[in-house]
Formats: sequence, structure tokens, C-alpha cells
Amino acid sequence: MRISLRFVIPLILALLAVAYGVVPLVDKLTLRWAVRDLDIRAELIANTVVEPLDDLLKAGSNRKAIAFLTRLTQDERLYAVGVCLAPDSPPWATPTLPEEIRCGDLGRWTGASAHLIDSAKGPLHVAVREAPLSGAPLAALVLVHDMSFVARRSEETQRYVFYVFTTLAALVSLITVVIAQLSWRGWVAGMRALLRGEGLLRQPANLAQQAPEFRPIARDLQRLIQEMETDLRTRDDSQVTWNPEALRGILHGELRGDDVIVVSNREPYIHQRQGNAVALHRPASGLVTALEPIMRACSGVWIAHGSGSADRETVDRHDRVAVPPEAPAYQLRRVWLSPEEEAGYYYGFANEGLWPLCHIAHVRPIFRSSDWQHYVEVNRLFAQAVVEEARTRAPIVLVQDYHFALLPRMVRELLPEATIITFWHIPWPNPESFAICPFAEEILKGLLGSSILGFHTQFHCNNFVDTVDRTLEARVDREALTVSLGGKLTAVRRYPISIEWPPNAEILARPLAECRAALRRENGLPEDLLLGIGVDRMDYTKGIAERFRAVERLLELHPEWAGRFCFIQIAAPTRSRIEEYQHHQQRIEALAAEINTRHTRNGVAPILLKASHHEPRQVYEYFRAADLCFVSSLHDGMNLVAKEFVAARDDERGVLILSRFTGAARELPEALIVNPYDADQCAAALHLALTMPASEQRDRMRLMRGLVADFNVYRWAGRMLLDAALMRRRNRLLETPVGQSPSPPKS
Ligand code: ADQ
Repeated sequence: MRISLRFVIPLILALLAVAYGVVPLVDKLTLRWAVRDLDIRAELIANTVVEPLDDLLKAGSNRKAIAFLTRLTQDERLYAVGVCLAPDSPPWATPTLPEEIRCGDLGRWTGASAHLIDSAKGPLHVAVREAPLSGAPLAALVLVHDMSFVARRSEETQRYVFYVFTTLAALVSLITVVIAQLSWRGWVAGMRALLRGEGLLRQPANLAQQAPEFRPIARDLQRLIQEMETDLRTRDDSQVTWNPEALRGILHGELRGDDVIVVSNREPYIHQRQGNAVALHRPASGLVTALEPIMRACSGVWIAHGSGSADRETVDRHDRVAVPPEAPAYQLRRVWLSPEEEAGYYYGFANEGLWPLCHIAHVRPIFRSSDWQHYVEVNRLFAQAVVEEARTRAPIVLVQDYHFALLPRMVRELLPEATIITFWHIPWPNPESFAICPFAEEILKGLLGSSILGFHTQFHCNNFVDTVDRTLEARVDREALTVSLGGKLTAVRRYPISIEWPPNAEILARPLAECRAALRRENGLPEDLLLGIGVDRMDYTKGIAERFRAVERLLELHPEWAGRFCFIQIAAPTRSRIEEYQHHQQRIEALAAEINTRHTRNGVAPILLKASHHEPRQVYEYFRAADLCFVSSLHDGMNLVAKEFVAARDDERGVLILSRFTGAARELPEALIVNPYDADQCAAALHLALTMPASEQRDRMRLMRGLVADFNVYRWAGRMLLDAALMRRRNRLLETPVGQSPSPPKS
């Protein structure tokens, strides 16, 4: 209907234009041309007939002269002829000469304008020409032409013009309709593609490149989408109460209950054989601390290396065990590694290579090709496990950390529709530092198999994008922070990790005063002693030596604190098979002993080093018993200990001293921010913390608690899942043919 209107309306307009514009014009032109022709013709006849007419008149044969004139009118167009010899005498003329032509007023018929008469026969053209005859030098010849042929010719021309114009108009209307239809379809398809995100977020051969006319729209749209997303993010973030229910809501609402698979090296629960019994152990790991509450909320499967001595005994025939044991909420799928694989992949490539490579802690990375081989193999093993655990073709896979840099690409090849979110828990160095890795390209390509790649800070995101830009032939969009490699797009995003909030009531169960008294009593310390606490894995990046030197410097600068202040360091042994870690532990132990020898007063050693693992509840009791917590990492992606200390202090007391080289320092500026390499500055911070009035402690602690409450671990995971949901919606739209609604997820 709309198409026929588009065709008929231009056609009618064209016909009206023909009727009221072209036809009258053609009429006018035909008449003008005919008059001009007749004028010329009259001139010719006059010149031709004067001589024979003169002869006839000289011979005195008027009758013959009239007969001559009548013969002339046998010409089809010449209607009448007359000769005026004098103004006062009647003309000699053929009988057809109209009455209004009189010799007395011939002036009427001379001059520039056309001379027409309307007669019963039709229009007549009158031409008067001088005809000098013998004896009548002023004689004039009157030639009257029948113009009905003009009307006939004009009619024919009109008919011809009408047909030609009508056909042309029909053709033009048809072509216009076809072209309009085609370009409308193209435009609609282009707009739809833009709205779906093509040319905004997709591969290099995008629409904006193919169709230059869409570029300005694409740019505007991109800006609009970014603004909307930012708006949505801030609105969402401020409106949602981030807790396990919110996370479950996202999973069931936004993600329609799609299956979630977590992959990490470290398992959240380790079964260890102790004599005849099997003990359950929870590892000291920031990653586990963060992900465990998420998995409790989401269910799903957590794939990890089964590293405990009793792990094999506790799994079912699919290598799975339901955890947590007291109230099973999700499945732990264990992957078994041979000692060689573990040595090469975990201790070798991941922890002797990538870990020092990414941390600026001045420990040289070691890259062995044999370690690399194991790293590749183990990544493949885990990728296979992901495929085995996936219930659908498009699961959400949360890949954790530097142990699995190759896994995202491997999973992408096996499950092309999966949404892969990789989170890199440690810093990402600048391109120059990363370039020393002999396998830099493979690692980057592996990571770019992810749909979303997350870091704790914007700084690490930028470093990653810079590294890709320098190393690979990939398309980097710095505004949208996306990388496109081989047509596959990876969004690089900042998701600052955090801890569970509110903290588990159980770990805060013991009253504060009781924690303070018990800790001092158990360690043989005076009741009024001020206490500092450090909790870390025994890792050289954590700056434990720098922390001890700061304590020593405090005692040098303020000897009054000797015997009145003690620093307890809980350091969980970690990666002990690596030589660097063994040496590090020895150095730390020697340093603590040396400082204690010099500064012990009244039986109170300034440093208490407890090189052992503690359960989370015990760690929180230390936090609650302390007056200050000192985090002095030389380089740390985030550092959860800082946030845990804040969470543990529901009395709003205690001071946090925090290294500026942690991701946490960007979120907790109310801490005393220090450079761990500057012992004097750290000692001054310790002194300030020990003398800080209660009101200032409260003000600082309140602000920090507010931030950790708002930006808890559920928000960290929720943001990633929401972004994944958005991406999946977009992808579904892309798969849907234009005009059809998206199909439900395949299973
Ligand atoms: P980690 O290097 O492990 O994590 P961190 O964030 O401080 O560092 O987390 C350590 C966790 O282990 C904390 O939950 C802490 O309570 C616990 N822990 C430490 N020592 C312990 C001990 N002796 N006994 C018991 N528990 C202990 C990596 C990155 C960090 C990043 C996290 C999370 O290096 O920068 O914050 O992942 O992304």
C-alpha cells in the first residue's frame, strides 16, 4: 500500500505538471513557430506572384487576374488572396477573403505582431505584403492562411508530449521507488547494525568502516551508549545493595540462570591427611577469600588443582566434591597434576616467571622453556575440564589469575559462544617490563580470548592496553578500552576487588576487649602494651623486611616505645619449594631475630614472627586486638588484608598504615599512606598511629568502613556479571536475523 502510494503520488504530480505546464507551453511554441513559418511563406508567395499578376493587369484581364488568385488558393493552406490597388477601392480578391479585410485600413494587418482572425473555419493568418504593380505603385497583396493545420499539429504534439512525459514520469517514479526501497533497507540494516553494537564495539571490518555515511552516527551512538552505560553503572551501583541476594538476582534475572564456572589454581577447600584423619584446610589466598562468597551465592562449579594429600579420597567419580562441607552450595571439581606438571606450570612458569615479572619487587623472573611447555599443557588440561563441566554451549567462565593466561583462548576455541571473564589479580607491568618475557605474544593472545579482561586499577588496564599495542597487530580502542584481535573483541575493565561485607558474623563473634586481653595473655605480653599487626603470605612482594626495618627505625627514633610496643607478623608459608622464597623466609627470620636482640626491653620483643597459617577467625581476632595494622607491600594488585582490618574494626578504632604501591591505597586514602622503601617515613607513620587520638582514628575508620561496605566483593563480582550479561544480550541480538526477536539461550 505504502509502495503504491510512493509510486502513484509522484506520477500524479508529474501528470499535473504536464497538463498545466508543459501542454500550454507546447501550444504557445507551436503557434509561434507556425506564425513565423506563415510570415515567411507569405513573403515568398508575394515575391513569386507579383510579376505574373502585373502581367495580367497590364493585359487588362482582371478576370484572369482573379482566376489566377483563386488558383493560388487551391493550395491547402492558402485560404484567400486579395489585391488592394488603392485604399479607396474594394480589393480584387478570391471570394473567401474575410469581410473585415478592407483596403482602407490595411494598416491593421501590418506591423510586428501576429495577425489572426477567428473565423467559422478556424483561426486565419493575415499577411499584407507590398506588391508594386504597374500603375499602382502602392498596391498591396493580402494573403490569408488557414491555420487549422496548426491546431491539428498542436493536438498531435500534445498527445505525443503527454505520452512521452507520462512514460518518463512512470519510469522515474518506478526507479525512485526501487532506489528508495533499496536505500531505506540498507539504511535500516545499517542503523540496526549500529544499534546492535556493530561498528561500535565489534571487529575491524566494522560497519562504520564500510559505510562512511554511518561514521558520524556511529560516533554519536557510541558516545550515547557510553554515557548510558556510565549512567547505568553509577545508578545501578548506588541503588543496589550488594549482597548474595543481589548476585543471585543478577544470575537468575540478567543471566537467566546460565551456568557459572570458576577456574583457579588454588582450591577453596583442601583435604589433608593427618594420620588416620582427614583435615579440611582453607588456604591463605586473596583470590579464594574473594571468590568463595561469590560461589556460595551463585552455585555452579569451581575447577581447581587438587593439591591436598587427601583430595583424591574425598571426590566422587567425576572428581567433584560439594562444598562448603557444613552447607554444600557449589561443586568443587578437582584437576590432578603430576609433580612435574605442578613444578613446571605452578612453581616454575607462574611463580618464578610471571609473578616477579608483574611485580616491581626487584626479583628477576626466570623463564625456562620446559616450564613453558608444562604451563601450556596444564592450561589445556583445565580448558578440557571447563568443556566437561559446561552444561550449556554458552557458559559464563570466570578465569582467575596469571596461572591461566592461555586458557581463555583455548576455551574460546572449544566453546565459541562462552562468555569468558578473566580476572588478573596481580599488577600488569609497563610494556618495557613485560617485553622481557620470551612468551609475551602467546600470553597476550591467550588472554585476548576473553570477552572481558579485568584488573584492579585503571593503571593496570592502561598498562595492558599499551603492552598489546606495542606487541601485537591488534586494534586498540583507547576510549572504549577494547582490544580487537582477529575480529574478536575483548573489553578491558577495572573491577577493584574487595571482601565480604558485612563480614561473616562468626568471625566477629568474639568481643573486642576479649580479643585484646586474650592475645596479650597468650603471647605473654603486658596488658597495656600497644600492638601492631601484619598478615601476609611469606612473599617477597609483601615488604615484610621493610616493615621490620620501619619498626626498628621507630625504636631508634623513639626509644620510649621499646617494651611498650610490639609488632606481630603472621606470615603464612607460601611457595616454599622455590629457592627465592626459602631465602626470603630465612632473611625475614634472621632480621626479626636481629632487631629483637637489639631492642627487647623488659622481656618484650619488638617483633613477634609467627610463620604459620591461621584460620580466618584467628586472623580477625588479631586484627581486633591490634592498635594498628601495617601493610607495606612493595607492589600489590589490591591487598585484601588492608580491607579485612577495616572490616574487623566494628569499634571504629585502630589505624591502618598502607603502602602506596597497593591497589587498595587508591581506595583508602584515609589510611596513613607510606612508601615502604622509606624507613624514616614509615617509622613516623608508626609513631603517628601509636599516638593518634581516638576521635581521629574513628573519623578515618568510619570513612574507610563506608567505602568497603559500599564496594564489597559482591559488587566486584556483580559488576563483572552485569557486564557479561550486557555482552551476551548484544551477542544474541547479533545472531538474530533482522526483524526477529532473539532466541532463548541454546542448551
Ligand atoms: P594475595 O597476594 O594472596 O592475593 P592479599 O590480597 O593480601 O594477597 O590476600 C591475602 C589473603 O590471605 C587475605 O585474605 C589474608 O587474610 C589471607 N592470609 C594472609 N596471610 C595469612 C595467614 N598467615 N593465615 C591465614 N590467612 C592469611 C592476590 C594479589 C592481591 C589481591 C588478591 C585478590 O596479590 O593483590 O588483592 O589476590 O585479588
